[in-house]
Amino acid sequence: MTTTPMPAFPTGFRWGVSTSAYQIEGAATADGRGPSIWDTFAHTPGRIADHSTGDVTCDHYHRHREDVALMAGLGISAYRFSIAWPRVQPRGTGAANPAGLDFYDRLVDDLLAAGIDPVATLFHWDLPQPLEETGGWLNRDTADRFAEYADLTAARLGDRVKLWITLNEPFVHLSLGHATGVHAPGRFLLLDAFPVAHHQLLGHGLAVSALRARSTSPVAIANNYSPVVRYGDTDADRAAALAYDALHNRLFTDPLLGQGYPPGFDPAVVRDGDLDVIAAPIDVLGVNYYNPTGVRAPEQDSPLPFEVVPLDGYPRTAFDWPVVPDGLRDLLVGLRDRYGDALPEIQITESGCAYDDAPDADGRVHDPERIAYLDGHLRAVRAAIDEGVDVTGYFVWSLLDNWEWAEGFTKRFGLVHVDFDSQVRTPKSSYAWYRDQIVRR
Ligand code: IFM
Repeated sequence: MTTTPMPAFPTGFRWGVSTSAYQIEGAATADGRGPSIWDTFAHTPGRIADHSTGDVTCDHYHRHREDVALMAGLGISAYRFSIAWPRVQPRGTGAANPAGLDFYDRLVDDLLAAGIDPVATLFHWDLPQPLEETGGWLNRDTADRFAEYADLTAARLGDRVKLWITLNEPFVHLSLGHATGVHAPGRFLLLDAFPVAHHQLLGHGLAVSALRARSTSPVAIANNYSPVVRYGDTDADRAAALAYDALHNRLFTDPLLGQGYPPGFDPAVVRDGDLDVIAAPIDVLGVNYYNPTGVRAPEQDSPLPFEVVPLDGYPRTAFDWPVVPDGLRDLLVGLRDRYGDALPEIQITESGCAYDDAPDADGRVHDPERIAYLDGHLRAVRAAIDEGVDVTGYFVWSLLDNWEWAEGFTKRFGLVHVDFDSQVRTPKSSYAWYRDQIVRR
């Protein structure tokens, strides 16, 4: 880690942390919440690495005041959380469940009282289970249901949420949830999963107009991106790299920014007018970044036009993900170069790392790797700003150690350590480091 002081960031830069509902809230049946696809998936034997579920996780539903106090202690200006659709509409349709919305109402008011902007994501993968039973995102109707849910939520919170995010990482929900079955709903459809991409995008576009009708706050989507590192120098390797880039980095962003689907990735379910709905202007592009991806041509017959290969020569996190801060700079500059004037302002809506953090004999949690990770990635953002990219915020994933999907409790991403038995929260040394970065601004 470099010892030169962190360069200054522009005035008004948004400093934040991110979480999501299913990963921290627990209270799976409280106040009328219905089941989501993740409840079903986690309760299916063999799906989660440590056989845990999201039933309790960080119990944030009952401890949100303690967690808001931790955020206030950090000095952040914004908190990105997600709203659990099954709390608002337990069956995914029909009237809102007022008790479910009450929780977010309290959370939003407590954040505002602490001087923290609420940034709300509407869909972070926890689809109401009854909608999955009618086809989930394979069914076009789910896009309309999503817009209805956006309308109900904005009717209650639209006067106080400061930034709306429609979807989180639709690429991951497509690929891990529907193509390879690693995430809920556990479908293994490979390339037949493409309707899920289109229906998520359509839901996004319809939700943008529902949100605009109820709220004057800006609207965003949070996509995850991974710059492609090509291995090999054959024509086939080049074609593989382009195909992976189109799938991971362009499939969602090209149509969102009015450029239609990338060649070869046009889902057959597109109807007249859909692309205009999807291209409804957004105010902010949320960028989630963790690492680049190594890609080459498949060595043998494969249903996919590429093969993913591990990137050598970098430090690795507990997830075995390579730590490549410069990849974030490359990504941001690349987005600007690719989309030019069509690209809105960017906020980094997730950036973070998992390590096996544990309290020492004095009960303190030291996580120097996370400090080095965040230091490098913040400098990468600053470098992109210096190159003229309009980046206006950075949210660390995550405030708390939490329930990491198919990995259960085995991957700790938090600035705050959580003992999942006692629910004791212990700020790690990265918490103090991040607070110092914010204080110095
Ligand atoms: O925990 C997830 C989050 O829900 C979505 N983005 C990536 C994080 C780390 O895997």
